[in-house]
Amino acid sequence: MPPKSDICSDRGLTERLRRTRFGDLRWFDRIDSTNTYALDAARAGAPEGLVVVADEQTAGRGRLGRRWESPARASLLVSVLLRPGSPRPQRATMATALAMRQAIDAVAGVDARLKWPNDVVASGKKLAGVLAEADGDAVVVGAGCNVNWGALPDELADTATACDLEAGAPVDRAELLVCFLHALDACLDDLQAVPADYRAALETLGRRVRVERTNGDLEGEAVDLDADGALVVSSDDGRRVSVHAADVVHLRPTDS
Ligand code: BT5
Repeated sequence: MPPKSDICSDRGLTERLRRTRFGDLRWFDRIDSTNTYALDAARAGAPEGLVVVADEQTAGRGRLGRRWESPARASLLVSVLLRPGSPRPQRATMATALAMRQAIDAVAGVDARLKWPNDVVASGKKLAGVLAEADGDAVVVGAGCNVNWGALPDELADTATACDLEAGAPVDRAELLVCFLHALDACLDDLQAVPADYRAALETLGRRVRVERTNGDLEGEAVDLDADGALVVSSDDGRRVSVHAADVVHLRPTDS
């Protein structure tokens, strides 16, 4: 499928990214998954800096093969290819979530927060999700941000939100993209600062949580984030557990 180059040139997006590491922007009308495209390109030897954007995905995915939903043109769906010297997936996820949060604040005026391990949230609902995947020395990190949804479908209404719903006005996806890539570029230039910045924006810390793991659920208080990005939970049965991969539900203090 040929890249949709008109959007890039019409808005001068490539020119606006000239000072960043993101020198190859490919924007598609429709694609299976921007992460799949970028991983295929990585296997074929593409260098760091490839950015893949789509108006619509036919097989957008989240973690563990879950579906990532979006009507056409309602979301920013973007993946970037990073190469060695590039962060490990966990750090790439943190940097990407931080950059998306910063872009949402700058472009939509929405003060979003982060939810461990891979969400950007507003009003307690998911506004964006991040998926980092490694292949050899390459890391592809993708983000889906709900931008102009108008109304949410029933199945997402309780758990998701969108920039337009939070801001009360439509939000420009191309501006959000440019701002996101500038913010991500800066995060990647200063990876040492990422964990502390991520921690400061993390809504999960200090919350009662249910951690849903393949080897069983755990309830307790999220008390810390360790150097590897693992969530440290003080469990109700008195243990201190480092959680590396899981889903987390923020509970109200009274939930049990
Ligand atoms: C994620 O997974 O949150 C990672 C999402 C990454 C999507 C981007 S889009 C560009 C790039 N190309 C891809 O193919 N993927 C990346 P996870 O934490 O597993 O959350 C998935 C769950 O979120 C689903 O099972 C739904 O419950 C919910 N969900 C699906 N679509 C959503 C949406 N638009 N907004 C909020 N929640 C959604």
